[in-house]
Amino acid sequence: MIGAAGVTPILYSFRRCPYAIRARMALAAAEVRCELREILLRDKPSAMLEASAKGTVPVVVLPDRVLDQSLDVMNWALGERDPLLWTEEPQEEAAALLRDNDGPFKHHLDRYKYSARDETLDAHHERDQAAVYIARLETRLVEHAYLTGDRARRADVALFPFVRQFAGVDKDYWQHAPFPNTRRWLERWCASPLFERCMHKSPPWRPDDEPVFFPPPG
Ligand SMILES: N[C@@H](CCC(=O)N[C@@H](CS)C(=O)NCC(=O)O)C(=O)O
Repeated sequence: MIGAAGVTPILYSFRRCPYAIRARMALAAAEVRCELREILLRDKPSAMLEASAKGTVPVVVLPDRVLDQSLDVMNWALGERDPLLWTEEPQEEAAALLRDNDGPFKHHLDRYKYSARDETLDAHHERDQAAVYIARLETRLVEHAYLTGDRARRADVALFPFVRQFAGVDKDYWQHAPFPNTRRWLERWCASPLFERCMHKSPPWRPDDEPVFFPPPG
């Protein structure tokens, strides 16, 4: 088993980051044991920057390579073990959803979030632009309980942390937005035991600390 014999992968993570959440969800589903190093984005450990100079989380350091894209971490973890069969999904549909999530949706989501402290940004405009993507998810979720069918797959896991972030910007708007199925879908994910495990709190890592492991016991 990965992580069992002195080759425990190291996971640099930030609890609230949606990219890191999707990676942790896959690592937890696969029960891939990592040494968790929680970071502060404003004070990144030099060991992390030595592994991956671009300075984003998540980063997984393996004995022979470094994974510093969240989707690569998901794919690697689920390649080790995929007990929930998340990777059995319509590949092109899933890829299109992911591309538009990580591209235009995330772009407008960030601007929506930051509009509170940047008056050059128009919160309603950015929210409505981001909501174009949510409306696409809603159309799918009217048909099925999950984005690509009747059970959860990788696309659901990779996307819900971003929808969660969107929902959190203005909770009142979200509760009344015309996306009841997306709301239910998000609530199901946020209430799941796997998500709870992934959101376990850890203090920021310091080099002298005793190792902390992820996933925590479930
Ligand atoms: N394409 C990367 C994006 C990861 C990313 O942007 N993570 C954010 C946190 S949510 C980050 O680390 N930002 C660096 C910073 O804010 O300094 C991935 O999929 O892993």
